[in-house]
Amino acid sequence: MIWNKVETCSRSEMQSIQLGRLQKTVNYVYDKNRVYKKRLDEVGVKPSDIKSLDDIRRLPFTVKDDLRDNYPFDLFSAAQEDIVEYHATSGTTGKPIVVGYTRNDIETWSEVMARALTGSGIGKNDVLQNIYGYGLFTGGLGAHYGGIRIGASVIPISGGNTQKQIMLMQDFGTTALTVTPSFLMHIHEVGVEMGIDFKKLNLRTAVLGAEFWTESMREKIQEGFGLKACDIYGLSEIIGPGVACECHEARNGLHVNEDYFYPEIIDPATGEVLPIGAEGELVFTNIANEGQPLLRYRTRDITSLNPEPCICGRTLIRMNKLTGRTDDLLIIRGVNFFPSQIESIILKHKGVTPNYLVVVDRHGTLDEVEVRIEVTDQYAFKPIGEAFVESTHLTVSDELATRDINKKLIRDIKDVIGITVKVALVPPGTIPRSEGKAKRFIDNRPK
Ligand code: DLL
Repeated sequence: MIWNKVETCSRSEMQSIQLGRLQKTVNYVYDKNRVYKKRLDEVGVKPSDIKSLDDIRRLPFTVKDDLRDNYPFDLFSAAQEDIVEYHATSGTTGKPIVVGYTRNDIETWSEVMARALTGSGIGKNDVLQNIYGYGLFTGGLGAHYGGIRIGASVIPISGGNTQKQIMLMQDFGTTALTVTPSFLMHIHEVGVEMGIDFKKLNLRTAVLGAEFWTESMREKIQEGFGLKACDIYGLSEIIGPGVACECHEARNGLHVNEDYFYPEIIDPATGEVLPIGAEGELVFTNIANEGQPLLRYRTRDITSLNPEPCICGRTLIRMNKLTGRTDDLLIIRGVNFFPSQIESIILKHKGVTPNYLVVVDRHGTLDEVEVRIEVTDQYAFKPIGEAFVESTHLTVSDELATRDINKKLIRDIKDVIGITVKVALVPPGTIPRSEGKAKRFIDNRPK
């Protein structure tokens, strides 16, 4: 099912909506926000200069530091009395990034989330267990508004409470889940220990996002729960979840709600706009927000756009699954890679789990990468030094198999990424679990 017929409109209709909204937004921020007015004056652009969609390139970029520098409200275009809700990112260092929504923005958010959930195959007959965190994080309330809009029966349980999550799945007959993929895997682990067979429950659909996840993780989750998993993308600065979502028919790229969020792909080094299909940094312009519309916001997320028609009938452009973030890019001994690339390599191996952590250290002048990966229960062992071994329950053949995985992982990572890393196989349950987004990467190098 398709929520709104605009999702299937022709390219020329879409471009005409986009141009009208872009012109209105540039006028609006120029008029209402002194930071943007100054910026536009500095680059010599007047709102009336935006005559075509290509003129968007004349607008300056907005970056994360602009939001920090203007903390908390200086990039808002709406007056405080028109803001009805605030959200903020967790901000690991310093001040968080704040976003404000007007009543119309909440409408927009409900609309794009209704499209996303409908596209994932969820409808009013579903019991939707919303495990994204409620609070300043946008995941919980975003999915909540969308669930209410489509008429699903929403269970606002939020994150955490693993055993209670499982109990409600059983007792309320949950059919659909909105949750981060890493926490869903944790729920699976705990459930299996409790002897639960998730495939016997009513679960049909999971809408997973807020963090990087791979196709192999999709397979594991689908297999473990007996459901179909769709990818959902978004970021607080632009609205939260609902910027883009996969359709359940194709599950091959995420349809961008481009009548609200105008996408571009740029070369992160030069800022130059790249042709459609090229991989680069994703940039969004809010063309219909009121609270804090951002012009050409650099997301730091790396992907490409796909304009091909989709089997689901939507004409909304698709963004491919993210491959990484510009700020996660590691340069180790001259080789560039994203820690997330390691995940797809790990998941090709039997005997290890998708619970991993990439740790970078500097020894003297040399950077070293250690990939810590949990083995499956079958290889319970005590870690010794950088690898493993000597276990009370380890048989000789298990031990050999584990050694072999270690060697194969080092070889495969070297083949794909081009550097030799250390692989430390660690016992099940030793890598910290998260109730929201998983932390997969620690950089211990001096800044
Ligand atoms: O994570 C919003 C969200 C909530 C999206 C629930 C989907 C589901 P932030 O906390 O501001 O907002 O983090 C945004 O998370 O720039 C990406 O780097 C990453 N991210 C979000 N969705 C995905 C995804 C929410 N599907 C940042 N795949 C973004 C990979 C994702 N990374």
